[in-house]
Amino acid sequence: MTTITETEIKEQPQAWAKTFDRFRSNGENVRATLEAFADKRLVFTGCGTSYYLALSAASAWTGITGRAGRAVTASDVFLHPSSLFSRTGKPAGIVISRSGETTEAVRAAEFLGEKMDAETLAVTCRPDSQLAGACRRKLVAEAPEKSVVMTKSFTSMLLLLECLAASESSNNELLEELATLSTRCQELISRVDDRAREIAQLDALDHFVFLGQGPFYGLACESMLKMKEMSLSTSEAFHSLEFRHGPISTVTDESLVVLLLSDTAREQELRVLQDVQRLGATTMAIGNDLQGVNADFTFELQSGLPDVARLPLYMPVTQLLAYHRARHKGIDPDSPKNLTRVVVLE
Ligand code: F1P
Repeated sequence: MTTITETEIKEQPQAWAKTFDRFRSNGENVRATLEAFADKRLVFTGCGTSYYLALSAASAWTGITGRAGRAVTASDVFLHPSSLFSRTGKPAGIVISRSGETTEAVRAAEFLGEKMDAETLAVTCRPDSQLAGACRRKLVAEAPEKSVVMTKSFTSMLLLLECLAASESSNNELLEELATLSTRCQELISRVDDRAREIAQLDALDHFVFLGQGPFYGLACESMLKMKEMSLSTSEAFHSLEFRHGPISTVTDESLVVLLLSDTAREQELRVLQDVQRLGATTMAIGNDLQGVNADFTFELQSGLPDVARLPLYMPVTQLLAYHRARHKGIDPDSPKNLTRVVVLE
C-alpha cells in the first residue's frame, strides 16, 4: 500500500520540471529581484527542513555567484538580530517556507522588511500565503504537498534558488545542467528504490550518520531530519571531517555512516569513510564516479555534473532510505509522531 509521502518522493521529477519551467517563464520578476538584491549581502532563512535548505542554498549561492550568502534560523532573525547583522549596510533576505504560514518565517520576513527596511524574497510552494504577503517579492516552486514531512518541496525550492544564482551570474551552462535534473531524477529513483529498501530493512543497523561538506552539509542535515521524522531513528549530521573531532566516538557496528560525496573534497571525505569502516561501521557513499570506492554500499548518481549542479539528486536516495526504514518499523510516514505540517505560534 503506497502512502502520500512515497508518492511525493517519486513525484520529484515532475515537480522539478514544472518548477524549472515556471522559473524560465518568470524572467521579469527574476530580473527585478536580482536588481533589488544587487550589492546586498544575502541572508537565507527558514525553519526545520527549510533552514537546512537555507544552509545548502546559501553555500551554493556563494559558490555560483562569488557573492557571500549566509544561512540563519528564522527565529534568530527576530530574536537575536544584533548577533547576526552588522550596524552598517542592509542585507537582503530570502525567506524559505513550504507552507508560507510558519510563524517564525513570517516574523523573520516582517522584521527584515519593516525593522531593517531590507529587500525580502519569499521562496515558497504557496503563492497566497502569509509569507508571500509579508515579502516584497516571491518565487514559487511547483511542489505542493499533502504530507507532513517535506520531500519534493525541499528539492524543488533548492532547484529554484540554484536557478536564481545561475541567473545572477549569467551562467547559462549551469542553467542547462539544472534543466536536465528532472530526467536524471526519474532514472535515478527507478534504479535505487529497491536497494534503498533492502538497506533500510537491515535490523543490525540502528544509528544513522549523514556527512557532507560545503553545500552538501545542508543536505546531510535534511537527510538526518527525514530519518528522524519518518522512522524515529537515532540520526545525526555533521560536516564530514568534523566527525573525527568527537562524534566518531559513538560509532559502533550498529552505525550506518552515509557520505554525500563531493568532487571538491573527494579524497579527504573518503578517508573519513575508511576511518569509520575500521571502527566497525557500515558505510555508504552517494555521488559520482564511485567505481573503486571502498564502501559497503554505493549509490552512483551517474550525473556527470559538477558538485553544485547535482545537489538535488542526492536527496531521493536518503529520502527513500528514511521512508523504507519507517515502513520496515511499521511506522506510517504520513503521520509522523509529534509533528504538524506547520508550526504556528501564539
Ligand atoms: C517548516 C517545518 C518543516 C517540518 C514540519 C513543520 O515548514 O518545520 O520543516 O518538517 O513540517 O514545519 P515550512 O516553513 O517550510 O512550511
